[in-house]
Amino acid sequence: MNIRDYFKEDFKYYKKKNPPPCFDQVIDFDSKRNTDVAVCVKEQYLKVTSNETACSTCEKFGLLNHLTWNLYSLKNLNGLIYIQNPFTTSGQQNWIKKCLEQYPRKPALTNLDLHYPNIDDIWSLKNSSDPEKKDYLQKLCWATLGYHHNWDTKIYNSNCQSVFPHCLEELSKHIAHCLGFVTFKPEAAIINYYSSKSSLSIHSDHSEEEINAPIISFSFGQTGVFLIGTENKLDKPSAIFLRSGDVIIMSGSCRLSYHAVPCIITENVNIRYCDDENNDWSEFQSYISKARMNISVRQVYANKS
Ligand SMILES: O=C(O)CCC(=O)C(=O)O
Ligand SMILES: [Mn+2]
Repeated sequence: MNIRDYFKEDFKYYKKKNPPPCFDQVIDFDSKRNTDVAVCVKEQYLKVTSNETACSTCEKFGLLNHLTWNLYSLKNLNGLIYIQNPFTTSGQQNWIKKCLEQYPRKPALTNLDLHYPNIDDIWSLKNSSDPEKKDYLQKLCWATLGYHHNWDTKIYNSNCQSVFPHCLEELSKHIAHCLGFVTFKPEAAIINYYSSKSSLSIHSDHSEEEINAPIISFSFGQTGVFLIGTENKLDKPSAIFLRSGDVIIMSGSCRLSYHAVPCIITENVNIRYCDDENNDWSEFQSYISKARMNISVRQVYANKS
């Protein structure tokens, strides 16, 4: 008897360009399509509920007050928490800028290091008159921060580490704290840069020693179709649109679930406010009009008691 690989079937379906897939079954929290499989979990998770009208930490890191966040879980998947874009417009702009200007720079590691060990400021090279340098930004696929994930061995090495960006640490800790993950310690991040043709294959994240700590995952730019199943690689996944600013948390029994991004869909993502208080924004806008970025923040090692 052949055992059906439902996950692979769905992955292939959404990845295929010709004919293009139909997205009618994808859970879409913006249009509320297919959200009958989800439940609002604001009461369950939002632990910081004091009646303050302002939260200075949210403000500092470009988030709307946590009391206003829309939090959902899927009925069939314990531990997956979806936060519908909790960022302010300018907050989102700042995080997008960091992903492009700052985070791919040394001491981060990137996929470009192997072939071009001497380049650093990839973002500033985008307007270079040298056509090869101009291309670097298009070739950027990933950057790792903090403890560097080793893509070959899938093992973190405590000696292979760079400073974890303080702002990203504070942002992630604050979100974790608001949801009751008070001991979460951001130690490693992978930033994936997706073009409209990219995908991320089916995998589970199990390299971290502390698998009881959640993964916090931020999406910026174009929309990704996110497939999330169970710990059984063959199980049928749920498909969710992840749009710019959306945050998901993989915790509890979903921490080791298989997941994938089979395709990116180009929507009209226009993150602009007060045209154009922010003078240099148009070049970032132009990048995200064709690309998606995802930062997944992880705790690698157990907290010392
Ligand atoms: O891009 C995403 O939404 C998922 C990224 C991911 O799963 C990973 O980096 O391990
Ligand atoms: Mn992953």
